[in-house]
Amino acid sequence: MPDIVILTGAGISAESGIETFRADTGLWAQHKVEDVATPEGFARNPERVVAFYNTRRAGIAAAEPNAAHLALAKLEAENDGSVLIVTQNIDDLHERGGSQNVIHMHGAAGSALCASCDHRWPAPLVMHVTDSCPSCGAAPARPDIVWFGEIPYQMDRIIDAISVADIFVSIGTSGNVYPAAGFVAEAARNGVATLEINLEPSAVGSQFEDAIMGPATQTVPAWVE
Ligand code: BJW
Ligand code: ZN
Repeated sequence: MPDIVILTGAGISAESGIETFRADTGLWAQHKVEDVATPEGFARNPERVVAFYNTRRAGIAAAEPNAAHLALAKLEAENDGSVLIVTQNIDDLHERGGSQNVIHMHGAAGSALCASCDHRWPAPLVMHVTDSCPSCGAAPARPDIVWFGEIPYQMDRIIDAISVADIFVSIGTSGNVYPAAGFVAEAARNGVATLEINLEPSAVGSQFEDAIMGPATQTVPAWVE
């Protein structure tokens, strides 16, 4: 079991040029959540949802890991087997930065999913609604993303890890989306130390024992040192 469990959100990738969701000009100011991030939105208009994630995938492919991603990879390399990153992000910047022990609790832009048989395969850079499942032939293939109303991935493994960790650290997430926003309470209930690293206090910021405020590319490397 890892000693250090780190939850990351859109804020850690912001300085890599990837838009966050809830900033004034963020993704949710440009798109209706119910249109692009719910299973009902996909059923109504799969073209729109596939196009939304094609654009996101292109932005991710053009981005590079920043100093915060690299610092977390260094932390893992120096503490073999004792660091777990639980990311809400669908980008692969933790992996490209060198982190190995990463759970994508809200799915991954680089993965496609068959809603009929649950088969997963690497998503092409540009998905089409005519893409069908390589295993059972069903269409349309969907981006392998956890939308509102769906259950995030690997919840049992995440909760187990948080409840026995030495410290739970939350980086760059606004604390508005559950169950991730409830992880700090789970940690605190089990006597696990808690630290929030963010630009500003999150919606659940008062539940953390300690806080470091500032841009992730400065605060995270400084914390890891
Ligand atoms: C910086 C920075 C810099 C900026 N440096 N920081 C309990 C109460 C009420 C509602 C619910 C509840 N439990 C469940 C719900 C329903 C719902 C929910 O939470 N709704 C709320 C909106 C109220 N949750 C769900 O439906 C979830 N499923 C679920 O609950 O299933 C039931 C179940 C679960 C478990 C066990 C049993 C049953 C699913 C949620 C799926 C979320 N999906 C999305 C979109 C898909 C992924 C994608 O397209 O990318 O995931 S929504 C979106 O929000 C995305 C993100 O991962 C997620 C979190 O956003 P994040 O990362 O926090 O981004 P922002 O923009 O909000 O914040 C960025 C932060 O960074 C800010 O604080 C900035 O200040 C900071 N920042 N620049 C450091 N440089
Ligand atoms: Zn299938």
